[in-house]
Amino acid sequence: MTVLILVDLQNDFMPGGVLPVPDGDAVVPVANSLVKLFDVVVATQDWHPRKHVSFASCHPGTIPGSMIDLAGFRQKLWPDHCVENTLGAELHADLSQNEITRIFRKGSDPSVDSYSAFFDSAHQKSTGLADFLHDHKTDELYFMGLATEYCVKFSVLDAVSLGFAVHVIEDGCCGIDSRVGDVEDAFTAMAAAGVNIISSQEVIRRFLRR
Ligand code: VGL
Ligand code: ZN
Repeated sequence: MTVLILVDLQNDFMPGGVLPVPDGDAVVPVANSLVKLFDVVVATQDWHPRKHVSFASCHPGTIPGSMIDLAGFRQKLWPDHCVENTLGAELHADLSQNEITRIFRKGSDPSVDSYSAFFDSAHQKSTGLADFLHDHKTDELYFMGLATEYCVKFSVLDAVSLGFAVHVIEDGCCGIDSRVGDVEDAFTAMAAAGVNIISSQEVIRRFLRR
């Protein structure tokens, strides 16, 4: 099966949201142009409780962007975002949701963050996505979404470690790029791990030829 994973296409990561990815909404039409081509489409949602360890508001004296030490892990702090059951956590209203087979949520544990769609940042708990992909006999896995250097990159690298053949749709991803070069570095790291970087146009060409 060919599987498309749409990473965190949520209002809070869109322009006007609380943790905006500049031009993040530009990838929504890209997602809509692809969803019908895949056997299975998975969407992920960053889904935090009201008080979450990644929120600067939960660590007095810090501001978003600060780094803290959490039981040996470096944790970047963010503004309160993607709080469960809020408008900010919902998928973008223009996203075609009829083709979405299943939604996986991550970051629900108040005490640990989860950039990856597969495992929490401590690599202790699985979201169930890997089992789902194995159950659906996934042979080709395509990723796109937000943000390139956080949730997309960590999900993609875990997918490679799990043994999947992984493609990343370059124009379907958008990053925060708070330090210029972060997005480029993320693509370099993914390519170095063996990921195929591909354009949405090329995906469409390939799938129409099949
Ligand atoms: C993300 C920062 C914090 C993401 C999630 O989806 O890339 N980034 N939580
Ligand atoms: Zn988050």
